[in-house]
Amino acid sequence: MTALATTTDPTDAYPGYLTCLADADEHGAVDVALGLLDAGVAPERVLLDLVAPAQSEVGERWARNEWSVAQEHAATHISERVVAAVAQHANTRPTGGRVVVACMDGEWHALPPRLVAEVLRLRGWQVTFLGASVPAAHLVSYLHRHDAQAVALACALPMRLPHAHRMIEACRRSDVPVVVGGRGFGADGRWAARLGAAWAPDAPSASELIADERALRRVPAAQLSHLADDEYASLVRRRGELIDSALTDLRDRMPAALSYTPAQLDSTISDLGHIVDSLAAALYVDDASLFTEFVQWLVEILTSRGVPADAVDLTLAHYATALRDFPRAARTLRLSRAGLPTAGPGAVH
Ligand code: B12
Repeated sequence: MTALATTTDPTDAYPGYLTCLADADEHGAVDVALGLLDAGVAPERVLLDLVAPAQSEVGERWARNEWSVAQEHAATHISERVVAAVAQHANTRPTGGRVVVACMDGEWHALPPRLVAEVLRLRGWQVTFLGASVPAAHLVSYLHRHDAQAVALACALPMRLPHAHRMIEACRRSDVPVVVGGRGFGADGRWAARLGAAWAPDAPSASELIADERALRRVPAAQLSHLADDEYASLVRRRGELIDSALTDLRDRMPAALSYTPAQLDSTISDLGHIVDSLAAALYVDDASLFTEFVQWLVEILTSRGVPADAVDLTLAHYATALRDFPRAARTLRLSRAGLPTAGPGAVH
């Protein structure tokens, strides 16, 4: 068990809280959070300055292969318990309109919007939290039946942006103003602007934006005229074929891949799919940096797990050949390969 926090600064309580997550000490973590509340710290600060950065650190440890998926799941579960305990302790009664908070279809990162939902609640909004992966049609029919002042949509993965756009458009058609957020829209929200959606970097800004309905509705239209070249749609149509051929190519050129365990094979197929999906998302928003950043991230993840960057380059080279008649995709793949640690003459086998 961890001693109760006596500090009034969440930053001071942070190391102890992180130790609780590392030790899967659920009660200790709740005690740290409630200790801060008892010491007079605002619940919003506990959520945003303790729980949120700790979750980001959980992600970094998983990415560096220091923590297993099981440790990440255990820590995330504890964070969810802490959020619930803080919300119950605060027990705010709503004074404002209804805000529906949901994850985009296919998006399982429910904790970030849960934090947003609780902060909105603390600020007086009547919040309905729909959680992870809400299908667009179900969200729209929900909005029709409940009189929502706004809907807040979360996306943590840039590769889900084309789906996010369809969801944003579906909400718009029901005339409910939309605010989006989450790391999927880019650190500065630039891909939200490309999709014509109002973006908030964090929960307090989302609350302010929702209070100003005119600002929420006054968003420049989506800039997607580049989609007329059909590259995005063609890539989506060819997704299965590209993954299959990339796997065959990988097995031909990297003999180690022939003796992969079923679990390794599964995660390789999943990575090959993520590469295609991220490339498709980059074409959708017409920004190569979405894909180059993804490739850098993937190389870090794989190298920390003993897979060489060359394996990623093999696949990028394969996709580059398969998509040579697609100018935007070819350029994006070229840029991403140039940024690889193995880039340079002789780097591509
Ligand atoms: C927990 C977790 C999971 C859990 C989610 C459980 C849950 N209940 O949420 C599970 C296990 C499901 C998961 C799955 C995956 N995950 Co994950 N996950 C995380 C982790 C560790 C924590 C997420 C979190 O709570 N962050 C803390 C919040 C508070 O931070 P935040 O997202 O920046 O949110 C703030 C703002 O962005 C903003 N905000 C966020 N959402 C919204 C919404 C609105 C409307 C507004 C206004 C603002 C807003 O406010 C927040 C508070 O300030 C992150 C690491 C990280 N750094 O976030 C990875 C992370 C997001 N996951 C990642 C990945 C890759 C995946 C998987 C693809 C892994 C896999 N191979 O299967 C899958 C994808 C599943 C899917 N389709 O959605 C990567 C994404 C990398 C990338 N560049 O795309 C990350 C960054 C991990 C990493 N370091 O590499 N994950």
